[in-house]
Amino acid sequence: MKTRVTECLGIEYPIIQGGMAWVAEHNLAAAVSEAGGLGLIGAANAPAEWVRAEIRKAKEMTKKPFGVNIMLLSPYAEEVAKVVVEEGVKVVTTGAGSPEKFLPMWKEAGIRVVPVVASVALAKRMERSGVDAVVAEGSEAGGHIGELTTMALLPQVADAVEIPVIGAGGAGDGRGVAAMFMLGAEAVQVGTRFVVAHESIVHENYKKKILSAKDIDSVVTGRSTGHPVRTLRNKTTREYLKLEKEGATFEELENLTIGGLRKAVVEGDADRGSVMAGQIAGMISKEQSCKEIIEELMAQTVEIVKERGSWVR
Ligand code: TUI
Repeated sequence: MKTRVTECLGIEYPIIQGGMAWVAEHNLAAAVSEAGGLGLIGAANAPAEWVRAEIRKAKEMTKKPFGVNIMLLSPYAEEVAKVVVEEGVKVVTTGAGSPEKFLPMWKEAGIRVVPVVASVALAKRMERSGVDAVVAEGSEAGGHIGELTTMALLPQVADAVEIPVIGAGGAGDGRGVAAMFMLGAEAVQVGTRFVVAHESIVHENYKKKILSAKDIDSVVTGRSTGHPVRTLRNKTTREYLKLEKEGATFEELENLTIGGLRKAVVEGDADRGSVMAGQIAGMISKEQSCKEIIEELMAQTVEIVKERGSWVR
């Protein structure tokens, strides 16, 4: 499948792995890239030297292009921004803010820059700053989210900019990928499905929590603090939502979730930790290799476009 995104990023399939904090490390990124998608190392809140080491390990595992996702709220964002240049990373995606101040340095280094946006305004601003593409991420996605759903955000962003748009948030199988193509995407970012991949290093309990999730098990905490985060419902989200309703302070709420993602991913505490996952967790029912996931997504996409396309005369 050939789109402006596959051409620009030098990948075989229009599938990009989400830059998920604690989850998107070198094993997952290299496996996705080896399978023909774009793997990403999620820098999240990690120190720059951790990111450098991950980049080097990924390079040993694949000769294909992979990228780094920089979470702009990270205290290390500035240092990580330099590390990607020093290590010759081909693609940078960013999240949770605007990467404008790093753009001259990245473009000078020939890096493809793809910010994640949650609004039309930011997408247009990013296009004016000279980025290569944007990821329009709807609130079906796991982790830190914006206001609009993918269904509403993606076509509005696609109408507003000329650069290619990548859809994110809510693609769990080929139907989701095909739907995003219909809404104007030229590639699709997939997160939750890759969390349960064989190559994903998350704790078995985290995978089990996703594999056993039902449609309504996904909740958003932190709307009152201005940092909405989508996770799977557990003891902590119940307590958090109760406190939030009672008007708890920012500090009280923060104390409840601090270190929560590590607790879930590394220690496997799916009851108390923060099990970030998208709304499509309820339809993920099997653990597969990244290659199987990508090939199945693509086969289903082609199938459904052919089948439903024939309804139109
Ligand atoms: O960044 C994400 N998802 C994430 S980051 C993360 S680590 C974290 N953990 C706890 C609290 C906060 C962060 C977990 N999941 N997705 C990309 C994304 N970016 N979603 C929404 C946005 C976004 C929101 C507002 C991007 C830009 C923006 O505008 C800022 C501006 O300057 O206009």
